[in-house]
Amino acid sequence: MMDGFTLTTVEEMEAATQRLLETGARVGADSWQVRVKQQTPHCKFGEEGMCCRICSMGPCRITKKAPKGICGCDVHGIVGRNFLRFVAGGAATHSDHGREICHTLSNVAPDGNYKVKDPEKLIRIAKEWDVETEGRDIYELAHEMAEMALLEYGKPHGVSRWLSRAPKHTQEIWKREEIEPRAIDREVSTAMHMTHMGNSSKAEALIRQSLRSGMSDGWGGSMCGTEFSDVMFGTPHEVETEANLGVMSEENVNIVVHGHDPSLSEMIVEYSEHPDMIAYAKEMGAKGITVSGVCCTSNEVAMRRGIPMAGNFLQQENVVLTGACEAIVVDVQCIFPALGPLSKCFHTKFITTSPIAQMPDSEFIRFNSATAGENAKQIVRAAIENFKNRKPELVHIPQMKQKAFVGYSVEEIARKLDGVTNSQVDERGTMKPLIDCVRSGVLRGAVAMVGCNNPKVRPDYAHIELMKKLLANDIILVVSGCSAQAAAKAGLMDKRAKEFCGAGLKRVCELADIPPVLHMGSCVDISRMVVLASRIAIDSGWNISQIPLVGCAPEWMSEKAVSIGNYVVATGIDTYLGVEPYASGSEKVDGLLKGGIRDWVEAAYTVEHDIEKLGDMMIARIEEKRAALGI
Ligand code: MSK
Repeated sequence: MMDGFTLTTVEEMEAATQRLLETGARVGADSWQVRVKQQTPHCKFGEEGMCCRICSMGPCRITKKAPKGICGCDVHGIVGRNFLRFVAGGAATHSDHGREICHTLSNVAPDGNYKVKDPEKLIRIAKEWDVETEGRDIYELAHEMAEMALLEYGKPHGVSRWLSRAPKHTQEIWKREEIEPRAIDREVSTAMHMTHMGNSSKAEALIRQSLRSGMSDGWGGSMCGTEFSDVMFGTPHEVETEANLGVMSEENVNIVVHGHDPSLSEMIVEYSEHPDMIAYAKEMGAKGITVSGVCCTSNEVAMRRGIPMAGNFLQQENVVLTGACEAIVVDVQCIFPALGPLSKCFHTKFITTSPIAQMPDSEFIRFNSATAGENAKQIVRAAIENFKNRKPELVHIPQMKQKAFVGYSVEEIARKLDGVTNSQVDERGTMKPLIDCVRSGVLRGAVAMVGCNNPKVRPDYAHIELMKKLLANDIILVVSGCSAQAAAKAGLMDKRAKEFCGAGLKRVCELADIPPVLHMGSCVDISRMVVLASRIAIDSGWNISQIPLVGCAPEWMSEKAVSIGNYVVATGIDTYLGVEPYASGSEKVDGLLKGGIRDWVEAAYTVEHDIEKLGDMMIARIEEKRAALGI
C-alpha cells in the first residue's frame, strides 16, 4: 500500500472468481476451469506442431519411427506449414475486422448512424495517400478513402500503402527480404496456397511467408481498422474510467459488450445513454443502465468514451456468473461458445450479432451499418425488459474495481509529451521529449505488452507481475488488448501507480501527468504501437531495432496473437512470449523463429515459461540495446 492506494492482487481476483464459481455450481454451470482439467494433458503432437492433416492420406504424426509423412514431408515442413496456417488465420481475422470498418466508413453520412468524428485525421491519411483534400466535402472524401482502403485488400499490383509510415531503413529491409505485404487478402491466400498438399515444405520459405502474412495484418488490415475507426468514432484521448467486475451495478440494467468491432458497441453505448432508454429502464424497476465491456470491444469504447471494463478474456464467464448481467452482446472474436449454455443457467440474454460469429443457444440479432440504430435500440430494449427476470438469490457482484486512465493513441502520447516541453514541431507533435528521457537514462526503455489470457499461465499473474517488475526498473509500458485490462484491473493505470516505479519513470509520469502503463487500445491497435516505434525511430535517427524497446505477450492464446508477433518482429522489435507457438517440434522452424530471422529483420522471438526469467531477459535486452547505442 502507498498513500492509501493499493493494487488489487491476483489472489484477490482469484478469490472473487472462486466465489462466482460457487454460484455457478449451484445452477449447474460449466466453466473453463473445469474444461481445462478435462482437456489436459494436451496432445503432444499438436503442442509441438507435428501433426499434419492438410490432406486425407493422414493424419500423419511424426515420431522417431515415422520421421516423414506419407507424402515424404519432414517435421520441418509440417511444423512450418502449421505455423504459417496459424498466422494466416490471425491475419485474416484482424484484416476482416478492418475490412468491416472500411465498409462502415463507406456508409458514413451527416445524418446517418455513423459520422466522421475526426475529419483532421481523415485529411491527414488522405494526404499520406496522395488524395486531393482541398475544398472537398468531408463525406465525399471519406467515401473515396473507404473505397481506396477496400482496394488495399485485393489490388493486383503494388504493396500496402501504410508501409511508407515506417523509417526508410525498415522499408528497405522489407523490400530486401521480400516480406512487403502486397494486397492484404493475397498474403492470406498465398499462405493457404503454399501450405496446400504438394507445395512448400522448406522451413525458410514458410517462415518468410509467415512474416509477410503478419505484415499484411499489422501494416495492412489492422491499420485500416484502427485508423478508420478513429476517423468515425474519434481518435482516443486521455479519459478516466474503471476496471474489474465491480463496475457492474446491482441496481442497474447491465449490458456487457464483448468482442472486437466498435461499430456495434458504439451504437449500444449511444442508445443506452438515450433519455428514453433510461426512462424505460426506470419503468422496469432499475435505476439506470450500465454498459461495461469484455475483451477488445471493451477497450474500444473505454478508449473513446470511458466506458468501464468489466474484465478480460478469461473473465468473460464471470460477468454472467454475477447473476446481474441482463445481456451479453457480442460481435466477433474471442467469444466463448460456452456463453450460450452458461447464460441459460441464468436470466442472461446471450445476443450474437454477426454472421461471422454465430453460436448455439444465442439470440441472433443481425447487425449492420445501415440498420445499426434500430438494431442497437432493439438490443438495449431487450436487456431492459430482461431486468425483471433476475433471480436476486443468484446476484453477487464482486466489489472490486480500480480507477484507470486510458486513451493513449499515438496522437495523445505526442500531445502529452508536447505538454511537458512545449516542443510541438508539426501537427503530429514530436517524440523528442520521450527520446531525451531514454537517452539520458531517466527512462531505461519501453515494453509493449499485449495479448490474451491463457490457462497455461496463471491468468493475469504474468501480465501484472511483469509490469510491476519493469516499472520498478524505470521501463515504461505501452499495452493493449487483454494485457491492458489486466493492468487496469490491478490499478496500474491509476496515476497513483507511479509510486511503484523507479525514480526516473516516476518523474516522467509526474511531468507528463500520465500513468506508468499506457493503454493504447485493442488488438488491432497494436498497429498504433508500430507507428509509435516508427515515429521514435524517425525522430531519434535510430533504427527501430536499436530502440531500447521490446514486445511481450506473456499469456497469448489466439492465432491473431501470433500474426501480431510476426509483424512486430518483422518491424524490428524483439518479442518475448510466455507460451510456445506450437513450433518446438522442428529445430529448424524453432531456430528460425528464435534466432535465424534476426538476420532478415534484425529481431527474433524468445519464449520463456518462467515469468521471473522472462522479465530479467527483457530488462537485459533493453540494457544491451542501450549499451550498443552508447547511452
Ligand atoms: S481480446 S485476441 S483474448 S488480447 Fe483482443 Fe484479448 Fe487476445 Fe482476444
